[in-house]
Amino acid sequence: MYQPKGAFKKKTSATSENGFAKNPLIYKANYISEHEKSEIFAYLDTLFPIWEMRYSKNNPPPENQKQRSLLRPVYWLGNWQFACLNYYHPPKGIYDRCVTAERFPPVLQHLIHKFEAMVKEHYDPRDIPRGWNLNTCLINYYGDQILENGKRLDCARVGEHKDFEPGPVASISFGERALIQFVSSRNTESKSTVVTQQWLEDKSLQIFGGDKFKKHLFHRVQRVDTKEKIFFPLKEISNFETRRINFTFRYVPVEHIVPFSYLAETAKEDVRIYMEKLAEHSDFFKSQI
Ligand SMILES: O=C(O)CCC(=O)C(=O)O
Repeated sequence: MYQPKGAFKKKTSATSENGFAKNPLIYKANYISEHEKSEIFAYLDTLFPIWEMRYSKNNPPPENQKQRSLLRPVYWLGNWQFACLNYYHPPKGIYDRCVTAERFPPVLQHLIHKFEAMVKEHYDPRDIPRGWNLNTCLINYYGDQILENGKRLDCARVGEHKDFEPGPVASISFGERALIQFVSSRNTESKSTVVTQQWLEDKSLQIFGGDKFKKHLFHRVQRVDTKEKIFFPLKEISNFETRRINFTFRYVPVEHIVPFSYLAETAKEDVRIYMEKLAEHSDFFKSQI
């Protein structure tokens, strides 16, 4: 049959049948304005991040592991996924993991709307779950731990992992640049292979989603530069020098987010210590315990 030239759009390997780029990885340098950055930092100045332990009385370390603290202080917005409750991990790990937390400040809510619009524009609708919105944020503080003998321990990294919250994730970075790597899964014989990597610079935005970046590949923060000698002081945490702050925005279905008082008794017992710590400086957390 005669096919007139240009009558159909040639499908390229980077485009799916409905015309969306396949599993795009979006990176925008300097996405956050100086004004937004200063508003975000004014907000950060009101937060008291905490340093959680990975395990707890009711969730002790497995046989081959020891109790340990996380590599860095954190703060969560929207809902708090305490490490000792094992994070949100569908399909099985969905209950007693996401505890209602503080709302986003206006400057972040405004950015979130823009990220959501960008996702809807660039991603295949099949990669955006029904009800998806960026209602959860993990704030990670990266830097050096200052040991009792005064020596410093560079903890500014994250081991390879997946973010199990469904749908695309948006991430903004401040401070020293960090090398994020998307890697194929490690097996017992070989090391994992870097599939793609990106330096995340001050004020940058990264969005990743789709099966490739969310389901197949792992990601890790390999290192954080020390070039700029940037240092963000943290309230009440004196044995840590922060040189990078990252916000990752994710989606947890609202039916899986519960107020502290609705948690199972064991989960409540395990995280009460953190809730009390947070309540020392937050009317919201005070109202929850
Ligand atoms: O710090 C980053 O850029 C990534 C953080 C991350 O991998 C995570 O929060 O799951």
